[in-house]
Amino acid sequence: MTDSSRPHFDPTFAQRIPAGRLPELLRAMPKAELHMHIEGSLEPELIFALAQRNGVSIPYASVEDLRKAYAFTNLQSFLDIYYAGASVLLKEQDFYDMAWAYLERAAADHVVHTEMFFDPQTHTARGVSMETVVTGLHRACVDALPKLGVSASLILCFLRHLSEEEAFETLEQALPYRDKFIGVGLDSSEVGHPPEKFARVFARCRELGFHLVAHAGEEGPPAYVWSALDVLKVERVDHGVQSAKDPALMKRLAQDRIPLTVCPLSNLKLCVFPDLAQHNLGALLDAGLVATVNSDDPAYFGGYMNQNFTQTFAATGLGVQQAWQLAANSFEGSFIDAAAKRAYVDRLNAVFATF
Ligand code: ES4
Ligand code: ZN
Repeated sequence: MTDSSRPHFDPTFAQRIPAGRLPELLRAMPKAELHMHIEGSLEPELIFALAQRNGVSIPYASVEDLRKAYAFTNLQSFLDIYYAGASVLLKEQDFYDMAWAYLERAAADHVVHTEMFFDPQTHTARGVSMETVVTGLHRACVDALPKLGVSASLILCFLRHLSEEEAFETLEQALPYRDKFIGVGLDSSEVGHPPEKFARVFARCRELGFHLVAHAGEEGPPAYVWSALDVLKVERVDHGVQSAKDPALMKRLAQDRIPLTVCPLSNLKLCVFPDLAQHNLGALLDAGLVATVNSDDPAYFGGYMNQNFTQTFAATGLGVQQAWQLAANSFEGSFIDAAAKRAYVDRLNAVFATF
């Protein structure tokens, strides 16, 4: 799309809408979520309910006891607890129930489209079949449009702390269900596991026609964002906030309109930024990047989409124009067709025009 045909912010919106109504506007505007790990939406209450239903024991005495363990110092300290929480998922209905709980929360936040990550290796390693995982999650996605008005799709993530050979095995297991997910991603422990470790499996996924994304530049260096782009050939970068350290990379991301799926509350809880006021979301937008706001692991990081928006705007002083731009970016950065993107931006403009 050329610069002039791309949707632009109407400055009369900012003249008419007072700053005091910004939180209400952020909550009401239609938006897409492009970076959310479905296993990271498991609330402690649901972890306990599923543990009981499945006869799985977990090393926490109560919901409160588990929540108290959510004090993270970096990505790895979170991942250890996140993988333990996922151990209660055994049956197809468990995966459905987890996804449904998230989709209801998303609908309440006016998320109209979501592309949900799932980590099959976390489950297949425990003897849960790929079929159980994918069919449970996919059934919830199918129900979401007629029952909640949310369009939902799935992105399969490879765990980067495991080998590329294991990623290939996972892809092989998933191919019978290839119509049930739209793309592949790369997540888990970033530092020490650069994108190029997965060059061959991503090349294969590209041949198969999957959309490609990868976590890069969350804790890792700008070099990992470069290799996600140039070696893996990803269409979107998950997090990517460390890109701001490399001006040439910022230029590349802006020129190629590579979306960054930024997760402010995640960055706060994992100590990527010392506080939200120092988050670089505003700087990324000012540099012309297609930055978006997302919840990452909402049950663990203290908020779903609207809390990510309202807390970040309150701390950084972003305004009506940035609210519109972030919602428009979320549609531009999504893997839906051009007509659907236009229809969502029309809905966005209608909300701003009548707010
Ligand atoms: C994740 Cl915040 C984050 N980073 C990398 N991998 C992940 N898996 C779930 N959440
Ligand atoms: Zn993530």
